[in-house]
Order: sequence, then structure tokens, then C-alpha cells
Amino acid sequence: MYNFNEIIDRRNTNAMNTDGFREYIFHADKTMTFPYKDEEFVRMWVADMEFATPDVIIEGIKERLDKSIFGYTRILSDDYYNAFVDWCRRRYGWSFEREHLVMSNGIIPALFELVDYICELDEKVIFFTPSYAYFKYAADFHNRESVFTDLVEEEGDFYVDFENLEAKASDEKTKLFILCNPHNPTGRVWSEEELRRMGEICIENDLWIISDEIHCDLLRSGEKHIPLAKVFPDYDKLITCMAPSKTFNMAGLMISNIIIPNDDLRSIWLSRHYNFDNPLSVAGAQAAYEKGEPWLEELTEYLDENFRFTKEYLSANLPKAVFNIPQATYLAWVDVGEYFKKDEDLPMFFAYEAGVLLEGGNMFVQNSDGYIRLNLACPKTILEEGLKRICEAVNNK
Ligand code: LCS
Repeated sequence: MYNFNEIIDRRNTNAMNTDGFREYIFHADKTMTFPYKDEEFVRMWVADMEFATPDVIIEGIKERLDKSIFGYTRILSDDYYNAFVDWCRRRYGWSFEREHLVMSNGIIPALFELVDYICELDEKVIFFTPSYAYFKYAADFHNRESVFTDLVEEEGDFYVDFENLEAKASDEKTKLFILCNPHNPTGRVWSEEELRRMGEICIENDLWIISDEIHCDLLRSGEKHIPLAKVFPDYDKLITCMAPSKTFNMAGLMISNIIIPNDDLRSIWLSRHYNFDNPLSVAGAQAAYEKGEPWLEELTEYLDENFRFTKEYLSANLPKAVFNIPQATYLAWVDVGEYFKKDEDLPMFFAYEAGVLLEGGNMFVQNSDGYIRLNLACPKTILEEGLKRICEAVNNK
């Protein structure tokens, strides 16, 4: 049994989560003050966890440390591929060819590069909104236009507006669809039928697709992840991104898997990307895929319980909030719009009035007014305190 109740002090580790919130959430520097000391905040924002990375991963890194030389490294042996492809076979019934796998320091840097490699200057990128904002930043950075297609909310569940997707995908300047599968921030796991419809629309319109599957291991019990590439094994303009970073709380080790079946795009990648890897990250990721599954199963149960508790607590204490337990991610996407004016800055309100750091509103591009996103990947005692503070602040407004 792992101890997910342990409270780990992350200060003095250069953690974004503890020390980077002024800059990331509030675009401010150290001079920004709050009615709380930094260590008094309940932190429910950036998508990493308050849980220790599993010891099998730390052991794997230690074994590599003992080899004592950390020279230039690239994944040259088959061991890493075998560990990762076995993971994919076991968990999603899907596999891919060894030569299609390239590595990146992160999925975000990969998105930035791929937008540049795939889209001409006048071509557009389309994705669902609300959205993880870096999808838009990847397009913005290369001066490519973003096109949004709003998900539709019905009683706390989220659906694709296929007519809207189809209309926008058929614009001849739309070139690339970035799919978040499962979806951040709503936590939707797309069904096979939904994936098929999305893919067919893209294929009809000759779009490239990046399926960002970074959250695919973080499912509620009983849910199943379907890689888009499993539904469309023959469509080679489809790139799949997966990583151990979210699953095993090792984002700082900066290693992610990018699967590019198209030979031409992959050769562009290999000629322009900085193709070296961190030897400690490779060792950690390989250990994760080989030995991390029992930990992930216990984590899944712990998160299930945190979601159950959150649903119950919000129903009792914030009855006008709209929230259903999501199928995936450790993020709760909660509509608190009934309690606020349309243009209120929700992260600012909760930081000042509740001492809770969270993300929300226009941090998720559009179609997100009135929503807050709570990171539930923390010990239950911290979650209880965070929810208590959130509900009290709203009810005292
Ligand atoms: N893609 C999605 C959909 C994500 O949610 C995140 C992290 C990333 C990519 C980052 O990938 P990396 O570059 O680390 O491999 N999501 C975060 C979030 O929602 N808040 O903080 C990080």
C-alpha cells in the first residue's frame, strides 16, 4: 500500500506549484502580496500531484545514477520502446512501430514544433474549447490562427458540436486539428463513436491531427482509453503524444513520447529537433512503464474517492455549482457561474478570499467563463481544507 495521505514539503525544490504561481496565474512578480503567507495557501492549480513519484521510478533513476557518467544520451536500445509499447498493448490494446517513436522534452514543445512543421503561415489550427491554453499558444507563437469549436455542456456533461466542427474543419485554410484525448479541462473520455466521427471529419477535409493523450492513464475506475490512432490505424497524418509525466508525477523530468507515422514529417522532425534525452529521465520513464502499474492502480482508487468526496461536498455546500465527476484527469471542472458576475476574475477571488490557488475562467481560452478547475491530486486532508475554504468564501460573498 502506498501512502497517498503523506504531506510532502515541496518548498526549496524550485517547484512551479509552490513558487511559480504569481507569475503563471497572476502574471505578477514577487511584489504581489496576499492576505496569506505562501505556505498557507491550499494549492489546487498546476497539473502536477502532491504525491510522491512511485519508488520503483526513483529506484530506476538511482540505478542509472550509479553508472556515474551522464554523457550525451539518445534512446538507442530497444528496451525503452519495449517497455512503452508493452504498456500500450496491455492498457489500450494498441501498438505502434519502433521507428515511428521520437522523443521530446515535453508535449508542449512538441506541439510548438509540429504546428510550425505542419502549417503554412496562412493556415489555421482548430481545437475544442475550453482548452488547455498552450494549444493556442503553440499556434500564436508561430503566427498561425486558432479556430475554436465550443464543447456543449448539458447538465454538467460535455459534448462535441459535430456540425460546428465540420463547418470549421471544411474551411480550406484549416490544416491541423489538435485533440485532447482525454480532454483537459472537462475530463471527457471520448467514446469510440465520437473519435470515429471526429477522425472522419478530419480525413474528409485532409487535416493533420495531433492527438494529445497525456492524461490517458488517469481514468476513473472502469473507464477505458482509446487512442485515436487505434481507431484510424491507416491514417498517417495522425500524431499521438503520450508521456509518463502526468501519470507518475514526473513532469519535471521532461520526457514524452511522440509517435509520428508519416515518414516525411518524421524526417523533418529528426532533422530539426534537438534529439537528445536526459539519461535519468529515460531510466525513470522506463521503470515507470515496466513497474509502475500497481502504484497507478492504487492512485486510481485514491482519486476516485477524492472525486466522490468533492461531488458530495459541493452538492451539500455549494448547491448552485454544476459539477459531475469526470471520466478522466485529476481535475474537477466546476461551473460556479451562478455565484459570480460574468467578468469576475475567479483565480484572484479565490486566492484573496479563500487562500486557494486554482485556475479558471479565461485561462482556458473561451467557453470557460464561470468555471474553476480544481486539482484533486492531493491528500484528502488538504482537499477537505481546500473545499471548505472555497465554499465558505463563495457563501460569504
Ligand atoms: N498537454 C496537455 C493536454 C496538458 O494538460 C499538459 C499539462 C501538457 C500537454 C504538458 O505537457 P508537457 O509539456 O509537460 O509534456 N497540463 C497542465 C495543466 O493543465 N496545468 O499545468 C500543466
